[in-house]
Formats: sequence, structure tokens, C-alpha cells
Amino acid sequence: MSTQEKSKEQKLAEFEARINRGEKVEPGDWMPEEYRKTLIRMIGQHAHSEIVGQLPEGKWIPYAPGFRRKLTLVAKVQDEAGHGQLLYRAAETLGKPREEMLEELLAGKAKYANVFNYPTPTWADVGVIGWLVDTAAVINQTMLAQTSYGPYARAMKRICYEESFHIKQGYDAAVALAKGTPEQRAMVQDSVNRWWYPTLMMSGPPESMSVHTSLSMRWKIKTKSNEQVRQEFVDLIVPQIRALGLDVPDKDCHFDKSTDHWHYTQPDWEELKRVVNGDGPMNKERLAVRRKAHEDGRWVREALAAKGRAKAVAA
Ligand code: FAQ
Repeated sequence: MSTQEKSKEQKLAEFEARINRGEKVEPGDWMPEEYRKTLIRMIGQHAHSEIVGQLPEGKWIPYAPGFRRKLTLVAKVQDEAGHGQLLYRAAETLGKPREEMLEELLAGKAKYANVFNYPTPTWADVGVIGWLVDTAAVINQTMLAQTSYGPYARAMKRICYEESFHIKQGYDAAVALAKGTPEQRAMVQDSVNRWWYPTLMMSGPPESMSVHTSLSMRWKIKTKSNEQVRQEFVDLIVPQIRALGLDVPDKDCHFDKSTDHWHYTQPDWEELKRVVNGDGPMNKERLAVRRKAHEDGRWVREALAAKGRAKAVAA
């Protein structure tokens, strides 16, 4: 029987059997519409996060303390732009043009990671974003490297490799401050205090509030729940924070022998909703900077498109 003659139920059963055998789904394969939509949503949001994620740290490039720190920060921010491009490309394989995704971002209709809507008032924020935020991102992305959609899984492998360097860059900057003067220690502690809860929120709401987790796990788009990913992050990062002589800004954070995990206080999930829906401390500024960058780059896109057209005529 040809694929066209099969009923939707048969196609779905075969699709799920393939996923359960651990096979990857590739762009031309049959897939349920909901699978396609979920991936476009997630990969699009992920791409936007990489692009907007350049801004909080990027603003520190001119003020980085020393040439070596400036070079590594430039390289990191540039990597994030590359990750955005890889991810837009992966979403395009599902039939969504990149221009449409960018329009949605600039119109304020698309979500991107909550963390990038918070300010970065001190140099310590560059260290703490690389250390905490990139660690949370890599834990999630290592899980996503196992996703059932081939192009997303392959993009994740490459991205995780680069993000691991970003963690080292951030940790190194944070350690220098933690071992520095009392003022520098206070600065890095203040930064950990401000980034702790936003970073916990980054892994998404708990299962009782998560809209998409059950279907995403059934189709192995995600292979772990948001809570599992967050717990992995907490278990890894709490001992690191304590080892630097810094405090976790949660009085109730303790190692629970009965679960073999670090216990932590849940973040304010209403804050997450507000921030991802456009009402965080920096949403308006982030989008204004992106819109300006998009306008400033218009002539480059137009020149490249004209060059492409001229080549096609000459051929
Ligand atoms: N931020 O039903 P769920 C990086 C939304 S990359 C914003 O649980 P899901 C690199 C969610 O979209 C960081 N929105 O959703 C870097 C949904 O809204 P919708 C980005 C959030 O998809 C580092 C609704 O709430 N990584 O940082 C967030 O199953 C340093 C209900 O939530 C990715 O995007 C949030 N934190 O799980 C760059 C990874 N949490 O669409 C520069 C891919 C939830 O129904 C510097 N994405 N929402 O309107 C994912 O893994 C998942 O999409 C989750 C959410 C885990 C974010």
C-alpha cells in the first residue's frame, strides 16, 4: 500500500513505531501536523533566544576588562549568532520561512528565553550568564540532541560543543571575581542572586503547568520533563556555587538524602508568564535593539539578493 492510500491512523501508528525504535524523522518524511507545529514553535523560539541572547552580554564588549576577556566575549557573542542561523535553517526544513519567523520576533509575537529580558548592570553578569545560564542551556540542549527530529538533533550536537566553551568562559570570569577583592566578591554574589530564579525558570514550568510536555515526550521531541532538566541543573550548579564560597540565594536549598537531590524553592511562575509575554524588565529594549539592527542590515540583505539575481541572469 502506498503512503497516500494509508489512513491517518495507520500513518500515525507507523510514525510512532519508528520513533519508539529510536529512528530519526527527516524533513521529507510523513509526520503529524502537531509534530511539525511543535518543532517549528520550539526551534523558532530557540533560534530567537540565540539572537536576542547576544544583547545582554554584547553590551559589555566595549568595557570588557582586558584584551583576552574582550576577545573571548566577542567570540562567544558571535557563536550565538551562528547558532541562531543554524536553528532558523533547521526550522526552515519544516516549511516555515526564516523571514516569517523574524517578522514574528520583531512584531513581538514570538517567544524567546525569559532570561534575556533581565538587565546586565555589572561585568559579573557576563561571567554569571556564561556560568549559570549556559550550564542550564547545555543541560537542556544535551537532552535535545537526542530529539527525534534529525535536523534539530544534529544542530544541537554542534551547538552544545560550542556552548560548553561558553560555560568555561563564564566560569573563568566568575572565579576571577570570586577570588578577587571584597568588592569583586560582592559583585559576583549580587549577580548570582539576580540570575538564580530567572535561570531556574529557563527550563520551563513544572508539569502541572506545562502545556506541551506530554505530547513532546510521547514523540520524543523532548526526552525529559522541564522538572527533570531543572533538577539536573540544580544538582550540578549548587555544589559549584558553594565551592567558590558563594551563597545560593535560597535559604531552603539543602541536600535531601531521601531523594539524593538538592532541594530548592520553586520560582515565581507568574513572573515567568509575565516576562515571556512581553512584560519583563528589558523586553521593550531588547526588541527595539533587534528592530534597529534589522533595519540597519536591510541594505546588506538587499545587496546580496541583487547579487544572487544578477548571477542567475548571467548563468
Ligand atoms: N522562556 O508547555 P511548556 C540559550 C513558554 S538557548 C520563554 O513547558 P515547552 C543559549 C513555552 O514556549 C535558550 N518561554 O513549553 C544562550 C510555551 O509557550 P507557547 C533557549 C518559555 O516548549 C545562552 C509556554 O511557556 N533554549 O540560552 C519558557 O514544552 C547564553 C508553556 O511551556 C530553548 O529554546 C522560557 N524559559 O518547554 C544564548 C530550547 N518556558 O509556545 C546567549 C528549546 C516555557 O505555548 C547567551 N526549547 N515557555 O506560547 C525548549 O526546550 C522548550 O521549549 C522549553 C519550554 C523548555 C523552553
